[in-house]
Amino acid sequence: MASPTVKPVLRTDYQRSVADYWNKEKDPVNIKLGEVDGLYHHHYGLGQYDPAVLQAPPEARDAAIIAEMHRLETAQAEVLLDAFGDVPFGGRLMDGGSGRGGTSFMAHARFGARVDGVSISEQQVAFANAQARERGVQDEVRFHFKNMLDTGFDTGSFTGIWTNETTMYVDLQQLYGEFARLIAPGGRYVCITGCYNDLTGGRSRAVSQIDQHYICNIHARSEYFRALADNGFVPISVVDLTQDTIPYWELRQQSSVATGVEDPFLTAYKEGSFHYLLIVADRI
Ligand code: GPP
Ligand code: MG
Repeated sequence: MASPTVKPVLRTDYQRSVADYWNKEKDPVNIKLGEVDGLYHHHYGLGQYDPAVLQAPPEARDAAIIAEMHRLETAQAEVLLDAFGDVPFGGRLMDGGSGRGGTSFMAHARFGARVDGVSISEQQVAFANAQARERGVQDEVRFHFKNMLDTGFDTGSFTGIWTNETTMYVDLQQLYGEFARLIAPGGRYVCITGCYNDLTGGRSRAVSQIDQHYICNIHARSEYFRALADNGFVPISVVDLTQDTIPYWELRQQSSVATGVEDPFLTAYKEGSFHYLLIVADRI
């Protein structure tokens, strides 16, 4: 019998360029925030910031702003995980585009579930696995150099999957086809994403600037619901988080770790051409 064809993890020039970006990425906006408590995130924040951090004395101000941004990013991951409700004991979760592992460690701490994170960046996988060893959870939280469009994990082997700001790097039909295969019937998919508003036309200039900054391809809002329905996922909750993420960007804009992408985000959110959405959908 012919041995199964193992597809390479990186299959296109585009995927190689994305992997290259994340393999090299050591931006203070992510590293300094992670150093606050050892949870390294690659997503944005939710909720109001404490305005007192902006009035802190000069020698303490920078650290106070960074700690506050980190608190809002951790709050974002809590909102994502809340959407799973109670994952049954022994459940297994997958983090699609797991970055340096922040949301995966929070999921394991909260649910006691086994978590498998996948990333096309070998550096991120190595970083996150080192974190897992440091935390003593390496048997339960594992990170894999895999492509989330084609993971090779067993069919029906997950209770749930989330993507935390990663879907703008992939084709949604392919992604949800693979997730439909991986999630057992009755399992849940949770997504936080930025998507452009196709009620107001195509990509605005600000949305294109965000795409350019991260080498991503932000999808239209409608594409999510079409691709989910086409692949057997039924939304149970959709929450527009746009207003709740604006304070994070306003704080970030005034921080020492601003990267230049703050203006396009604030413009896109405020003009209404872009939304920050939580989508929760069950696998039928
Ligand atoms: C990165 O988080 C998130 C993305 C690249 C996805 C783009 C998200 C959208 C909602 C469009 P990060 O924490 O690595 O980014 P940064 O370095 O800017 O903090
Ligand atoms: Mg960040």
